[in-house]
Amino acid sequence: MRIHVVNPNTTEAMTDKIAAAARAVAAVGTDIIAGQSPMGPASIEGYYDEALALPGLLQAIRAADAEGADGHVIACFDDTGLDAARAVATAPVIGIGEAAFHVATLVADRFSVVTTLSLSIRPIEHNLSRYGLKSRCARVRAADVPVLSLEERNPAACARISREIDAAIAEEGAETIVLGCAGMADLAAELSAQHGLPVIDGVAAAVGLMETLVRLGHRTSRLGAWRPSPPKPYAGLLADFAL
Ligand code: 5HY
Repeated sequence: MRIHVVNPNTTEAMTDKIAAAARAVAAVGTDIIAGQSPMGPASIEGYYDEALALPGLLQAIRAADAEGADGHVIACFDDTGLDAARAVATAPVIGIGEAAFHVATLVADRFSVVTTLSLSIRPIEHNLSRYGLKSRCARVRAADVPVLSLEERNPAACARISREIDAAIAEEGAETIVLGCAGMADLAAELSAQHGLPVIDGVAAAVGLMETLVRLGHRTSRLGAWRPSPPKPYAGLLADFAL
C-alpha cells in the first residue's frame, strides 16, 4: 500500500523528520510517500496560519490522490483541513491529532497533551470536543517552544517539553502523554523511557491506523458532509481550485 504523508507547512526539515518517523513504523509492504504543501506558512501556530495552509495542503492531497495513494495522513497536530480533505480525497484521510488521541485512549483512561505555544491550545481543545474525546483528556498544555525551534535537535526545547510532562503527571495525574506537534515525532521513545509512561507521537499513530483502514478496505462515507461540494467557478488566485 502507498500512504501519502503530507506536512501542511512549508519547512523541508520538518517534512524530513515526519517522513523518517512514518517510515520507522510502516509495515513491510507499506510505501510512505512524503510530501509538503507547495505554498503557505513555514509553520502552523494558530488560526491564521491554519487557514492559509489549506490551499496548498488540499492541492497536495488532490495531486497524490490522482496518483493513486491508498491513504492520506495530515501531519500537523491541529489536523489542518481534515474535513475538507476528506470531502475531496477518494482515499481515506487521517489527521495526526485525531490518531494520537484515539491511540492514547487505548492505553490510558486519561491523557494530557503537550503542544508548542499557548496559541495552539484552543484549536486542539476544539478538536477534542469535535471528536468526542474531551472527557478523556485531562489537560492540553503548552511547552512554550515555537514549532520551528524543533526543526533540529534542540536540548532546551526538549527540557521544556520534559518539564511539562512532569507537571502533567504531578498536577492532573496524566497516565499517558500525547505530543502535540509533528516536530516532536522524534522525541516520543526517549521521553517515554525517561518518564516511565506511554508517550504518543501522532505521525506513528496515524500511519498505524491508516494501514489498518486500508487493509480493512474502509473508505470515507459519502452519506454525510464528507463529500465534494457541487462544481462552481472559483475567482481570483483560487480559480484553479474549482472542483
Ligand atoms: C504541527 N504546527 O504539528 C503544528 C503544531 C502546533 O506546523 N506542525 C505545525 O503548534 O499547532
